[in-house]
Amino acid sequence: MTDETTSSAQGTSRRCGFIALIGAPNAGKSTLINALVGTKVTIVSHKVQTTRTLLRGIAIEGEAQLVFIDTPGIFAPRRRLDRAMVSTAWAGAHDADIVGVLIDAKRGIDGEAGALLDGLAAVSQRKVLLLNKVDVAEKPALLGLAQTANGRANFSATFMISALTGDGVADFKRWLAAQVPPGPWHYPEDQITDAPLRQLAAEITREKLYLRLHQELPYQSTVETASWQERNDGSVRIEQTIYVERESQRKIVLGKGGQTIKAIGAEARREIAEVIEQPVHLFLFVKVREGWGDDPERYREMGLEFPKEQ
Ligand SMILES: Nc1nc2c(ncn2[C@@H]2O[C@H](COP(=O)(O)OP(=O)(O)OP(=O)(O)O)[C@@H](O)[C@H]2O)c(=O)[nH]1
Ligand SMILES: [Mg+2]
Repeated sequence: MTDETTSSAQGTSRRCGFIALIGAPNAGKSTLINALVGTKVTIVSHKVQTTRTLLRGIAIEGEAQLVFIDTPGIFAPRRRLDRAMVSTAWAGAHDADIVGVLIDAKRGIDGEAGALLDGLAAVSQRKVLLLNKVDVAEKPALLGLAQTANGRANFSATFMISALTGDGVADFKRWLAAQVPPGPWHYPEDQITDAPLRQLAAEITREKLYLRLHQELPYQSTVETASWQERNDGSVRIEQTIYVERESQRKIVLGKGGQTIKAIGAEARREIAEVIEQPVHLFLFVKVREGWGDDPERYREMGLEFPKEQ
């Protein structure tokens, strides 16, 4: 076969589709995207509301390119930032070919998951039920959970998976590859995310903040990459700003004698260097910006629409 026949054969059999993963906060959407892509493209933490905006992770399965859309968790929003995140998540679902609905099988169908299932009535796309965290869920309860969920929304298929151990993930991926529509690939075959590196780098630092800081503080902070300079020796000099709401929060982020920020910086630097495969010099600055949660500019930086009403 010549190259030409190879490419035309591929051209006709190729498939490509957009798959949004939606679910309550902490259901494991980002963990699953990373497992499907095979590399970390989106941040994960044990805290709720880690993901703030839509982010694409791209995987190839046979002749199919699968473009996964990570979304913020869906819950009853209170603050302006919460509302922006939740409406962004639903918008992600409406733009996809297939919607994967994650339910934390250990928690079962509680108020949040129930509200999510009710909300699916307004989503016309094909839906697939993903019962996640089967590694820690009660096995006998899974079947009942699947039945209940299928009774409340119209799912084309149900998968029982563990995004953490990878159990069931390959099956889900193969199924998707057969379901997405025929058509050319949307991205070059080696691309794994649509997020610019500066955004991914800021997200990695935010993940480290989430892992280190407690209670409300992570939700009152945001991270932006302020500068990114490639240097002649092949390394990158990155400056990032961590915005907090109050001086007292700035002190907590800095820690005693700057210990906390130093540890966050060291962890973030290591991981950013791994992702971009270049040595990194990372400089973190903590700034107090009262009411950044009401500042349209911060929303633009995060890739979120600014909700007008208070
Ligand atoms: N045991 C277990 N833990 C999981 C599994 N999937 C995710 N987790 C954990 O659940 C927590 C939340 O995971 P995330 O991937 O950040 O969840 P998310 O749905 O993206 O959360 P938000 O972005 O806040 O909406 C993390 O501590 C994960 O390690 C799983 O299959 N099994
Ligand atoms: Mg997430």
